Amino acid sequence: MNKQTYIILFTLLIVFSVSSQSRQTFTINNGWKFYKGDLETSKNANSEMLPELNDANWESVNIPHTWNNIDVTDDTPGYYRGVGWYKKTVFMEAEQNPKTKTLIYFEGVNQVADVYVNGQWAGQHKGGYTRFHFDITSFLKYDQQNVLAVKVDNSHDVDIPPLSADFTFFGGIYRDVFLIKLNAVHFSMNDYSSSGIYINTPEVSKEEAKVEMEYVLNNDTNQNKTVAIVNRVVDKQGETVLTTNKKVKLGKNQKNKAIKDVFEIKNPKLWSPDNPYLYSVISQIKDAETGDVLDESMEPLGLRWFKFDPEKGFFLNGEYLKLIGTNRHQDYLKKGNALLDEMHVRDMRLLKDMGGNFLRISHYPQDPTVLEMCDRLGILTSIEIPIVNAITESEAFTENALFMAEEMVKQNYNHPSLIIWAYMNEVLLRLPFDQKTEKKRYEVYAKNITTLASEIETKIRDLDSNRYTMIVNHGAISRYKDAGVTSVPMILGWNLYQGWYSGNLSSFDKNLDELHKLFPKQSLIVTEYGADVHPRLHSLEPERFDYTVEYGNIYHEHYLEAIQSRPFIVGANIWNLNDFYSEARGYAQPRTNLKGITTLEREKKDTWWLYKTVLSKTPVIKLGQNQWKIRGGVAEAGKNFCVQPVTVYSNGDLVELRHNDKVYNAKVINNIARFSIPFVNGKNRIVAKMTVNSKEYIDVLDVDFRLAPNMFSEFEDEFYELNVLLGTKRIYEDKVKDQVWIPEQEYVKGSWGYVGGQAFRPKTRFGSLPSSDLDIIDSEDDPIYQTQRVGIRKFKLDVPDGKYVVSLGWAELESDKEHEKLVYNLGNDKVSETVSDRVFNVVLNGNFIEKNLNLAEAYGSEKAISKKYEIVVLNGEGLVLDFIAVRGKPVLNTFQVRKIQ
Ligand code: GCB
Ligand code: CA
Repeated sequence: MNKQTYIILFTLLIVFSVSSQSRQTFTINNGWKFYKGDLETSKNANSEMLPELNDANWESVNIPHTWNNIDVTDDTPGYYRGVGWYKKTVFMEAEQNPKTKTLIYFEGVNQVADVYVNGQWAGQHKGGYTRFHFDITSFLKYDQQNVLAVKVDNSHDVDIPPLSADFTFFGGIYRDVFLIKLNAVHFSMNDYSSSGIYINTPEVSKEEAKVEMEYVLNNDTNQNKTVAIVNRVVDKQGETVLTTNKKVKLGKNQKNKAIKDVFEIKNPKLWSPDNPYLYSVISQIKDAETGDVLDESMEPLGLRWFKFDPEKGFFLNGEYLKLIGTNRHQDYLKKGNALLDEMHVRDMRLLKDMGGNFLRISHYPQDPTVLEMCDRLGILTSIEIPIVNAITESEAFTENALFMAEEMVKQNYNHPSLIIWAYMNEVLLRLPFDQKTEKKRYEVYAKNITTLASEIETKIRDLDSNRYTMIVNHGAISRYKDAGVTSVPMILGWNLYQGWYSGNLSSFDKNLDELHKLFPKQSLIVTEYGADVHPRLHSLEPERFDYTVEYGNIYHEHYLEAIQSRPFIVGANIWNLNDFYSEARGYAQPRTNLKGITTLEREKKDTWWLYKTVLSKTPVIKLGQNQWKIRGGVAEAGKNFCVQPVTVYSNGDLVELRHNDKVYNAKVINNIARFSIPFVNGKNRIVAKMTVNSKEYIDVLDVDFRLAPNMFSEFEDEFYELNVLLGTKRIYEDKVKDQVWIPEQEYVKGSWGYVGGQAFRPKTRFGSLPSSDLDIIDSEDDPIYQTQRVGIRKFKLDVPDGKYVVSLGWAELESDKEHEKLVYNLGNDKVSETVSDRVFNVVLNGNFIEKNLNLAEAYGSEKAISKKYEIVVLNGEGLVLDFIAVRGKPVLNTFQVRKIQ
C-alpha cells in the first residue's frame, strides 16, 4: 500500500468510527408513492393493512412535494383541500448497537400529518410550518423492508391557524424528511423537536461576551450514566477559542434533563450585516468511562447586542442601523411551496444582493435553510406563527397557537440573525361576523383576541427574554388600539398600503407621523407595503391599481423616501420579495399576488433595482424598465420617432445616456436620472454611463421599438401591424407572440382610432378602477381582455390599399358569477352592477361580420374571444368598423390589424 491509500483508509476509519458512535442524519426524500384522496384507515387500523396497500395506481413522487402546485393556477376556482397519502418502503439494517434510536423528522408538512410505520400509528402533528419528529424505534423491523406511510390533510380546520389568508395552503410533505439515528444517550429532540441545545448571549460588548448554554439530555437506557459534556467554541478559521468540560449524572431512563453552562469570550469578533462573523459551538456528549462520543452537535454562535429605541431607531453593537428589507413567501413558479433548499438559499442571496439587511419571515416559520442563510449572510430577521386575519375563540385554537409559538421559539433559538418573535397578522381584518350589527359580539371578540395575544406574549417572553416581540396590524389603527392589542407586544408592526388599496401616496406619510404620536413608547416597523406589478404591463400615465411597472415605481420611490427620512420608523419590509400564489385573486395575473419585487421565477422588477441602487455601498447603474424589450408607441406628428421616458437608477451624481449616437446628460436626483428619448422604429441601443472616482460604469439596453403610424400618408416605414388595447392607457408586452399592444386613441382623419364610447371602469366605494378584476378564462394574457370600450361606435383606420387581416377581441366583463371578495381590498371591490343585456352587430367596410352578437350567451362571460376577418381594401376606402347596438351598448376589448399584401 502506498502512502495515499493509507491516508484514504485512515480517513474512512475515522468517518466510520464517528458515525457509528454519534448521530446520523439523512434525508429519505426519494422514491415515495402518493395518492390524492383518503383511504379507509383509522388510527387503529389493522396493523398489516398499510404495508399491503395496493399502490399500483399511486403516483411516484419525490419530496419536497405538494399536490396543489398546478390546481392553484388553473381557471377553476378553488384548489384541493383534503387528504393525501404518502408511502415509502425503507430497508433497515440491524443495528450493531441495539439501543440505537431511530426518529423520523419532518421539516414541514401542511397541515395535519399522521405517521404510520408498518401499519402502526406513530403519532400526529398539527400545523403546517413547524418541524416535528416521532421516535419510530419500536415499530421497526430489522433486516427487512419497513413501510412508512403519512396521511396528510390540508382541509380547513377552525382550530388550526391560519384560518384564512392571502396565500395558498398548499398540501403535502413540502420540505425535507429525514431519518435520524441516535445513541441511547443524546441531546434530546423531545423539547418541541428543537436541537436540545439553547444558546443565550445576554451580555455582549466589544470587550467581552457572556455565553449561557443549556443542554437538554436524554438517557434511554435502564442504567444510571455518567457522561461528560465537552464544549468547544471555534472561530471562523476553525481555531479553538475556548473549551469547557462538565461531568453529568443521568438517572436511568431520564428524559429532558437540563444542564447549564456559562462562559465568557474575551474581545469577541462581533456579528453584523456588514461582517456576519460566526463562531461555532461544538458540543459533545462523551461516555465518562470510555471517552466514546455518544452525541455531537454544532450550533452557530453570533455575538452581537441590539436595542430598539422608539425615538431614535435600531442600534446594533451600539451603532445606528436602519432596517430595510422584504417579506418572503416560500412560493415558486409551478412548484407551489415545494422548494429545494437551494431555492431558499437563492432567495436569501437575492435579498442580500439587493442590499437588504432585514427579513420578515412572513407569515409562518419557513425552511431551516432560510435562517441559516440569514446568519451567514448577515440579514436580521423576525419570525412569526401564522395567526392571520382572524382567530377562533376555542380552547383548541389557543392550545394550538401556544404550541406553535413554543415550537417556533425552541426550534429557531440559536440564530444570531433573529431578533424578533411575532405572532399575529391583521387579526382584526376579517371579522367572523358583521361588526356594525353585532357591536356586543365585537367587544367580546376583541377582548378574546387581546387575551390570546397576552397568553402568547407571556409564553414567548418566558421562553426567551433576550429578544423582542411584535404584533402586526393593518391600517385600521384605532381598532387595534381600542381592543388593547397594541399594548401587548414590545414592537408594533404596521401593514400600510395608502396609495394602493386606499387614499393617496401622501397619506402614508401622515399615517406614519400619526402612529408615532399614538404610540410614542413603542418602536414601529412598516412590516408591509407594496403595489402589484405585472412586469409586462406599462403606462405613460400610470395610476393606482393599473398593475403597471411605472405605478409600482412611483409607489416605492415615495415610500422609500418617507421611510428613510423618519428615524422613529425603525425598519421596513417590502411586501414582498417575490410574487406568490393567492387563489382568490383575479386581476392582471390570476391567482397571483404581484406585489413581489421579483416574479414567481425571480425575474427582477424595476423596484428590486431601485432598492439595490439606494442601499448599495458600491457603485450601481442600471437602466430602468430593463425587462421591457419590445416597446411601442405612435409617431410624433410629422416625425418618424416617438418620444418616451427612460429612467436610469444610479448612486452616482450624473448619468450620460447615449441613444443611437446622440448623447444626453442628466443629474441623478434621489437615485434616478430621467431622460426623454426619441425611439425610432426597430432597433434602439441605449447606453447609460456614470463615472465614480474616475472609474466608468455602464449599462446597456437594446429595445425593439414598434412605431405606429400617426398619419398613414406620412409614415416612412412600411405599415405592417397595429395592436390596440381599448378602454385603457396600458401597454402590454407579449414576449411569446413577440408583439406589443399600445393604448387606444381617438380617430382623426388620416390616422386611426375609435369613435364614441367610454372606458370600462368598475366602480368601487372609493371611485373606480382602471380595469376589470376578473380572471379571464381561456387566455394567458388576461390584461389585454380586462379593459374595453363601452358604447363604441366605430373603429377607423385610413390604411393604404391592400389585403389585411383584422382581429377583434372580446371578453364580457359584466358578469353575474359569484366571486369571493378579497378582504385585503379594504372595500375596493367593485360594487356589483346589474348585468346588462348586450346584443350588437359589427359591420366591416359595409359588410356584416357579426349579427346579433351576444357574448354572454354565445360564449359565457369572463371568457376570451378572438376572431379574425380577412379584407381587401381598395380605392383608398381604408378600414371602417361600425358597431351597431341591438340591445345595450356594443363593446370592444382589443383591435389588431396585420397587412398581408
Ligand atoms: C396584507 C397581508 C398580506 C397580503 C397583503 C396584500 O396586509 O398581511 O398577507 O398578501 O396585505 O397584498 O394585500
Ligand atoms: Ca430543507
